[in-house]
Amino acid sequence: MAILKILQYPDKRLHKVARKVEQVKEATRELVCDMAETMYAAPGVGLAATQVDVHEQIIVLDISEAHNQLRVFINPEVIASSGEEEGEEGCLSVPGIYENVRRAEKVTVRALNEKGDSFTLEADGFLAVCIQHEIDHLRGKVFVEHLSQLKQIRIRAKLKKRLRETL
Ligand code: GNR
Ligand code: NI
Repeated sequence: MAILKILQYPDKRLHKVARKVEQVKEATRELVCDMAETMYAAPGVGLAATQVDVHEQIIVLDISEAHNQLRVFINPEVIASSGEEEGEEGCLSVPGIYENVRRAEKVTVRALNEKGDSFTLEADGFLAVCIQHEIDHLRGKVFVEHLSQLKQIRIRAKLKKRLRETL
């Protein structure tokens, strides 16, 4: 087990598109363990492999308060979505920034679990938001890219300034 370094926006590597996992093997399960440990330590409710500079389609999620309902999505695909909803989002790669994002209200996702078995999940509410946020990461998209250009410029400036000040 290990805590991995989370890439911080703006970092070009956050825009890489993750490739599919060909076969779920022991190395994949080890990465899933490290990602879960990293997510819980942060703390966050989700983490995409892209955020730890691994460009494979792997997501861990746990929106439970007790941190005992880990969900793993490998090669996730949204196969159906409906409705629209706006909610405030944050991101471990964009610390301290919280903005409203409009997304589908309900999504049906198909993915593989850590054993390599296929499953389908229908999600709504906060779980649906998180799944869409994490799948975006795998496609190289950070939540701020849903915002206006002006907001994105302001956020980048703010984070760069903060980065300078912490050096
Ligand atoms: O910890 C997280 N909280 C969160 C809150 C609202 C919408 C999405 C999220 S995901 C985020 C963790 C993260 O950055 N995952 O990529
Ligand atoms: Ni994020």
